[in-house]
Amino acid sequence: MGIENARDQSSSPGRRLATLARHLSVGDTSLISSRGEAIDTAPTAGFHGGSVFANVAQAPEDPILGVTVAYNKDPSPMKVNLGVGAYRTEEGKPLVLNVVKKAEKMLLNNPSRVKEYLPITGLADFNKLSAKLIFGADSRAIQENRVATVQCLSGTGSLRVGAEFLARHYNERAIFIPQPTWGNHPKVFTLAGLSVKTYRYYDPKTRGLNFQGLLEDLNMAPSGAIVLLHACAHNPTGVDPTLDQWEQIRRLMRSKSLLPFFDSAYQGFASGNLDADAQSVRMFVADGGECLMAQSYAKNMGLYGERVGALSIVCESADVAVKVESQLKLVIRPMYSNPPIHGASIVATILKDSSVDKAYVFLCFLREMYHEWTIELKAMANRIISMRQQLFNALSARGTPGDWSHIIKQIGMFTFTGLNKEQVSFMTREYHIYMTSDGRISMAGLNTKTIPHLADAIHAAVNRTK
Ligand code: PGU
Repeated sequence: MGIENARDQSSSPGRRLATLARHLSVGDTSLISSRGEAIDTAPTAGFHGGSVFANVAQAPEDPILGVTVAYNKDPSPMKVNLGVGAYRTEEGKPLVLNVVKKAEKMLLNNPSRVKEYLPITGLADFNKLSAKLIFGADSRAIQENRVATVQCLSGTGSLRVGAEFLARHYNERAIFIPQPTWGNHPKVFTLAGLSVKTYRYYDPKTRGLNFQGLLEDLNMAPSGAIVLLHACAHNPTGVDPTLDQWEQIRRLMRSKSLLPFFDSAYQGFASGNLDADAQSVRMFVADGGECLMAQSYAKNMGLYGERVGALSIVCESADVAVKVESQLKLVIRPMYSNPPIHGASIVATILKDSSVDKAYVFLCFLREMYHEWTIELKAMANRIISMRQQLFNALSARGTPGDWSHIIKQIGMFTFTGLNKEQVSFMTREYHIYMTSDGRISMAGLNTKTIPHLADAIHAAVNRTK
């Protein structure tokens, strides 16, 4: 009798027969353990045709990355993807920065470059330059060697490594995240072992910051709790505190010993200026207190798929920083051993600065690369700002009901339109416009040609459900 026939028997004798048939056809399936005992290898379904994973449930698509999956399946020529926060040119194409191409060419032509493993902590130059970029060249924390920086897998990896470190070494498990926030935050922190709570952030009525609610919630947080702060260009709302409000947040947090965990995924994208976009962070670091910083180069250098980022932990002393770094290595090593070399080498090449010694032509060339990057970054930020104005104008021209001034007031990559789930699904169904269901649109995905189409869709969605 064949194995398949035997498997078809559902009665008990049939099952026994099946077992016998298995033994006859594939030999004895029992193994001998290292101690010489027979181990009964209960045969899996997969071994005999069915999947051992047959009971695995179908998981839903990711709320953000799943939008691209749906977009890719749509054959319509008028489709527009405003879901994922990824920059597109005026022609609707992904952009590789010129300065990145230049850096890659240099790396390729450098015969001394090898593909050896990096240290667990990543590329040393990259780490130093990343800390300098976010904390400022004149940061006292850097000068006093109080910053432990490790290269991680982009912003997400930096958040995860930081969260794993906190779960192991920090006495408070609660992390307060803004409501709303980037959809992956609660998942990253929960899986790392932290306990996620929220603080009020956005006021749907004003489409601005709920500053009072924010202060009240942070004031109620237990002393020592971790607080996630978007360094700039808050995702998804595009609403940031003013510098004065940041200062009040800082004072409250320090007075309650709340631990700041900054997420900086958009440095340079909010204002077009790298230093201006780091001001909130620098305010906290300047007071001498401790904090964590997760940096991403996905957006500001367009290195999305290279997965390049950094986690910095600003410590109270150099001595603590050395110990913290040693523990970060223990988090990273069993997770992915050490980070990839290519993206970090590109970033380090661009960030290298000639201010140390302007006499070297080579170094001057590198400084030029940094300068060139700031220009390309500003051009991206400016294009997004002009998309805001154009969309606002297009809605005004159509007389779309409602106040749309938040489109020009909000900053960074996204506009939190205020459109509801039904309106969003109508726009996707009827106009092939893809966006997250919370009504967020990536302004970086728009261009002059697609704006009228989007404005028509918003106009129809609003009038339909008025
Ligand atoms: N933090 C925030 C606030 C983000 O918006 C993002 C990316 C990240 C971290 C993670 O970026 P990395 O690519 O790991 O450096 N958010 C984008 C990209 C798509 C996604 O969800 O990963 C977004 O569209 O919200």
